[in-house]
Amino acid sequence: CYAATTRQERRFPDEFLFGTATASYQIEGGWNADDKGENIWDRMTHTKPDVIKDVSNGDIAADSYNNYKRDVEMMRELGLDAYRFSLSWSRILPNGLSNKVSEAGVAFYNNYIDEMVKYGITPMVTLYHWDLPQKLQDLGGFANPLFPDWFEDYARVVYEHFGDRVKHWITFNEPREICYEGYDTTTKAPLLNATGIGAYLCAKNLVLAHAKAYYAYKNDFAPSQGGQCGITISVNWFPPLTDSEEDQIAAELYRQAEWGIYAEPIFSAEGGFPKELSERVAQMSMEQGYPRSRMPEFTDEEREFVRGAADFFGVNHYTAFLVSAAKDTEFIVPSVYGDTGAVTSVPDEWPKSASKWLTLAPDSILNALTFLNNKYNSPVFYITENGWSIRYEDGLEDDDRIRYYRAALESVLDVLDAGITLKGYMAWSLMDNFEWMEGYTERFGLYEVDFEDPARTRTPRKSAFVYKQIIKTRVIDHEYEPERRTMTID
Ligand code: GBH
Repeated sequence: CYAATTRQERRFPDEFLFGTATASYQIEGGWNADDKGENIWDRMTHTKPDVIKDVSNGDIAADSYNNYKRDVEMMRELGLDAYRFSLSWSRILPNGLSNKVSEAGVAFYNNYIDEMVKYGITPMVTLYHWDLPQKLQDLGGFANPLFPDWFEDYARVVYEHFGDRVKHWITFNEPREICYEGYDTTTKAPLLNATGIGAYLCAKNLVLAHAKAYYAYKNDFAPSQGGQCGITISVNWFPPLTDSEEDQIAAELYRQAEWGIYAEPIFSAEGGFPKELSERVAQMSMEQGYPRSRMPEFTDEEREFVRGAADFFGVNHYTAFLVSAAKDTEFIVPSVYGDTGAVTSVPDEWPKSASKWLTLAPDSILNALTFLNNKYNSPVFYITENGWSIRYEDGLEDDDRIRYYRAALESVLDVLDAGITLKGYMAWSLMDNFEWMEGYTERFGLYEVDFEDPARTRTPRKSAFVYKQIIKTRVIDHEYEPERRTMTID
């Protein structure tokens, strides 16, 4: 059947890192194990359970706190080169501050990391994937000007304990989801809803915190530990709906609001917030009667400090949206997307997942990475998430997901062919997990997890066998049909 394949075989380089990704709150459970402190997801799901679609929470989740050996066994079954996971800040520092380090928390991650390293799997560690210690939130969280110091202190504890084995560090997962969804709206904890204000305030403190953690690593740990430190930003592809000038301007402003306010300060030559958007926010703020722009400024010193503070650009990429100029430009209530004057749409013909925001958009990885590569002078990239959701009822035959991964990985090969420095690809996700506001209703796992079963049994879906085959052979065989569905460790 190989002979039937007429397309030229394109290979992934041997050193290209194939992995999967997860996040602490989504998989670990053990929400109050040992001396773990409360975080903002514990607080929100316990006090406002109705905000989660199925009124569930991550108290137990996939129970990786107790199943970590099985997790690593799955990584071995898939033949992963790397595994991206995140650390729960309040598991390591129960009060958020670094005067008290939890021995149990450190031991858990030591065990997890040791188990991976034992089998030659490269750990890629995210310091923050949305689970802020509640005590820090009580002080304003990302809005507190001391936030960058708290984050640096936490980062130093983490580098000290795990940096002997971890050589890939990601400070933050998805600043937009932290700042826009958490602070500007009510689509993530802590549901702050400070519309048109919260995201910009958070963005500035977040990039400062990132830079502090980056320089702490670079100056005090990298010389002896020899690793890399970057940040992961969600970058979907946002082309203009038409090539009219207004749609093109709208698309550019939209990209600046989506990811530019987080990427530009770190990766652009000039530093600071994106120019066109900041001018527009300043102008609109004035019209709306504010004494100053809702978007804070960087001092020259801050701008210089943040600019260039990354060894790599982690990209979480899932989909694309077409952008057009909004007809009605009167935005009475200030908001980030009101500031852009743009709206998005998705063509009917793009296949739909179980998540309302996620469709299969053609060539979106190539388009997004080409754009970033040109804009930011060819940084090193990792795709730190990419994946597709189904429903639990869809079971193990996830052919839609297989189609998605094959298309995505063809696009990855296009990126490599274009000479862009992309060093790895992490599929979201190793297993089903707590999908934030959607609870357990949307399933992203290569392995299904039975959340009714106290043992949280994990079972490989069809896509797991296909991904395994791609990793092993380093080629995408579109004809490959896994027949005998028994997982083994090869
Ligand atoms: C990633 O975010 C996250 O890093 C990961 O934790 C998550 O499990 C994974 O994706 C799958 O969702 O419902 O219209 O309000 C991807 C970016 C941003 C996509 C928030 C969903 C909600 C849109 N996500 N968005 S909506």
